[in-house]
Amino acid sequence: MRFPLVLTLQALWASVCQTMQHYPAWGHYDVCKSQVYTDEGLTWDYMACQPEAMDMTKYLKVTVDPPNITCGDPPETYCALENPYMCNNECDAENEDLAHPPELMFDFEGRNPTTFWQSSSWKKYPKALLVNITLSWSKTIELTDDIVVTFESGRPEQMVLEKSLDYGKTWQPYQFYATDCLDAFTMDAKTVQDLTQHTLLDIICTEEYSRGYVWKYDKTVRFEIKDRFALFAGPRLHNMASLYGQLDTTKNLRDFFTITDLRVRLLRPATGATMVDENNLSRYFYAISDIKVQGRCKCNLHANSCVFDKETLNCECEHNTTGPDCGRCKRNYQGRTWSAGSYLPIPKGTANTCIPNSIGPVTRVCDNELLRCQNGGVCLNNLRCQCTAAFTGLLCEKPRCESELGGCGGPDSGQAALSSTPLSTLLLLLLGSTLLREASYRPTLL
Ligand SMILES: *[C@@H]1O[C@H](CO)[C@@H](O)[C@H](O)[C@H]1NC(C)=O
Ligand SMILES: *[C@@H]1O[C@H](CO)[C@@H](O)[C@H](O)[C@H]1NC(C)=O
Ligand SMILES: *[C@@H]1O[C@H](CO)[C@@H](O)[C@H](O)[C@H]1NC(C)=O
Ligand SMILES: *[C@@H]1O[C@H](CO)[C@@H](O)[C@H](O)[C@H]1NC(C)=O
Ligand SMILES: [Ca+2]
Repeated sequence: MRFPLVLTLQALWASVCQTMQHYPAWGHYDVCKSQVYTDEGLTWDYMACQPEAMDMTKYLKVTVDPPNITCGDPPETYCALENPYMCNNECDAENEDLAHPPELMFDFEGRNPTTFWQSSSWKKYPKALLVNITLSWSKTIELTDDIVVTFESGRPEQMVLEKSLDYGKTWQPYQFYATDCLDAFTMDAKTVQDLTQHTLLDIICTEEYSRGYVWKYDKTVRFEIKDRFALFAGPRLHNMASLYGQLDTTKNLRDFFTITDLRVRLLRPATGATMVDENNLSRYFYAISDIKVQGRCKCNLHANSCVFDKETLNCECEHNTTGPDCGRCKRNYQGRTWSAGSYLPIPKGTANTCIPNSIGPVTRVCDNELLRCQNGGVCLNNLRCQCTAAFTGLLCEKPRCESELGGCGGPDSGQAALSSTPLSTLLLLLLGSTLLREASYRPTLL
């Protein structure tokens, strides 16, 4: 049964007409659809929706590099940074009470004493003590609150927070931290207060969270998300409408707060007020008791819940979208190009639902499920494949053999391996859209 276009338009119209009193000025975006009565009877009203923000540390995988930098193998005794005669910090990986594995950065805090991950000490001084702590979600998420790293040791004298948007393939710095930014990174020291609406995306180096060897009272290192939001939403984030408006129209801004992985690169531990004491290197190490990451699954405003199943987060897509981020239209709902929902107009936004494949005969050349464009080609409105420079053909299946490259040598990348063989795709193409439409209904991916 086909979903009539008329009904969809009706629902959209209903959503335009209806005002809902219980929404706050800036919208909740917590409902994807609701049933409404119109002259035509009961219909659906579709809205932009997103999952609630939550504690994202429950869903991550942590990796510490180098792998055996975690203390305790062999057992080690540490001295306090401010007092080399106070050496009562023991680490032994074999003894549960004295072990400091990475998981202790994400356990429930509020107990006394605190639990923490700890590195082995700076035994190889002056060779740098470098540690990477990588947090991976295998899912795009949007940060909604400050990232807070709480150190049990002194805060590092040099560190970089990095992010990845492509599941750890490439990394970009988020913020640099140093006792002396110029010396460490040849960057001027700034604070988040120096940023304006125009420089919000600038990557800064800050000395705010590294200064001072009196570390007992000041243990946190932050990446300030809320201060950055406040540049658009006002000091107490009272004008979220303005922020959402900006996020809607500025992809760079949206991407700035979007990640799949985070990495804390520890480059130099706290060394205190004096020179490094080479005779007692047990005073220098990293220890982290807690890392806070608040955010929500990125579902492109097409889902209001995100489930953790088989170790991964997945959006529960509505609006006939599918994919881990609801980033494409479901099969048979490709009547128009997919687009993300919109926060505008406030408060309910626009759902931009995927609509059923067009009424009437349409020649489908490609789609995102069965008739994939190959070799990196992109499907445009189901009508044609836009091929990369090196390929041609309806589905970009034919190498464009340029003479200067010595003909078709076949330097196939991994991309070609991922796509189906040209022959079978051509066959599918011949059978055409009829086959697609009449194909027995497959359960969707989600
Ligand atoms: C840490 O990660 C960076 C890239 O983000 C890499 O260049 C570096 O070699 C890594 N260091 C360690 C100790 O793994
Ligand atoms: C682990 O530690 C041992 C010595 O304890 C060292 O020889 C080895 O290179 C380390 N391995 C890695 C991967 O860092
Ligand atoms: C560091 O100094 C303290 C006090 O002198 C001593 O007990 C401890 O063994 C020393 N550690 C090292 C590795 O020399
Ligand atoms: C999506 O498709 C189903 C049928 O598979 C239909 O019942 C539903 O109303 C559609 N939703 C939207 C938002 O178009
Ligand atoms: Ca802890």
